[in-house]
Amino acid sequence: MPKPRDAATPASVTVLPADCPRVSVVIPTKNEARNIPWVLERLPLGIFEVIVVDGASVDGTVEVARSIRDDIVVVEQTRSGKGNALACGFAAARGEIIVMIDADGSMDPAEIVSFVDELLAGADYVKGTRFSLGGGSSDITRIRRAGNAALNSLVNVLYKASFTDLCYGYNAFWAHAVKHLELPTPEGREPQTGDGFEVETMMNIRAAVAPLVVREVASYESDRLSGASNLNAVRDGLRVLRVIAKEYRTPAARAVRAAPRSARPATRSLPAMRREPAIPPRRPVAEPSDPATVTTRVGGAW
Ligand SMILES: Nc1nc2c(ncn2[C@@H]2O[C@H](COP(=O)(O)OP(=O)(O)OP(=O)(O)O)[C@@H](O)[C@H]2O)c(=O)[nH]1
Ligand SMILES: [Mg+2]
Repeated sequence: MPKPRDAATPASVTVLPADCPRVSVVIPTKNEARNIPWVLERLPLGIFEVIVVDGASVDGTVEVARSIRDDIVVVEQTRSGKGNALACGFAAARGEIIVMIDADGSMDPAEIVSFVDELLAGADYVKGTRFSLGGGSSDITRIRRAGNAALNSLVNVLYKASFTDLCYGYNAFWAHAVKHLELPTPEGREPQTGDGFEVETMMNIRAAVAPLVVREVASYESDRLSGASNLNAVRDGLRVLRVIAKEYRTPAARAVRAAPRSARPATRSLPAMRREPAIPPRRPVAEPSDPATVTTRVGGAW
């Protein structure tokens, strides 16, 4: 079961499964110098690459991140907003599996193992959920919870989906799934829909109407370790609403509406399976840049 973060507790060691395909972790950062060390220190062993996509931080985020892990790949985003940062990070990722996680310490990197397990078990796209068995949040306000629940129900009805937590940005997917998400291209300076916090809703709707197996795993969201949120509930809530309306008219969404509900693979909510701390690696964990980490692809998902 996911647990609330205890910042004082030293990092536990979690390990990706033996023979795991290459996992790229994409971390959008905007002035997270005080938080990013906590995240980097708690990543499971066996990650192939860590991509920090920085949004012109002025607090030394990138330098601090490099001092913790000198092998991080730093990507500068092309426009502004978390959505654009993620699109830039996904474009740079070289792994077969991509994980997106925030830099503020609100998401426990140890949970990556349960996301990856679910992908290896046959899912194409795995969403974290704070609102299914075992998940939780100490961070969400009453207004955000209500807004999220309303938007979540709307998306489930309009797109025949079964999400339990629409606006949560802890996800993992096979790299082959990125093309179905059709995020705004990193090229160009003109702001795009999907560049901001509405990106998670956009991704989730597109995953739901694509021929992808979507599953959820429970996740615990803690308060950000320090600093202020970049999210504005009203402004960003409206952007989410606009995305929900816009996506309704896409050919993929129309096709899903026309098909019987039984034709869609239902989103399954699963409690995250946490690894016990300090599991010894089942095999020596290769250096992140070591080609030995390139292992066999998992059948079925390709
Ligand atoms: N590169 C980049 N990262 C961003 C931008 N805006 C937010 N982020 C990062 O995206 C992640 C989520 O942003 P937060 O401000 O924590 O938003 P939130 O989690 O929805 O809000 P809280 O729950 O209040 O923390 C964090 O890692 C931020 O540093 C941006 O414009 N560019
Ligand atoms: Mg946050």
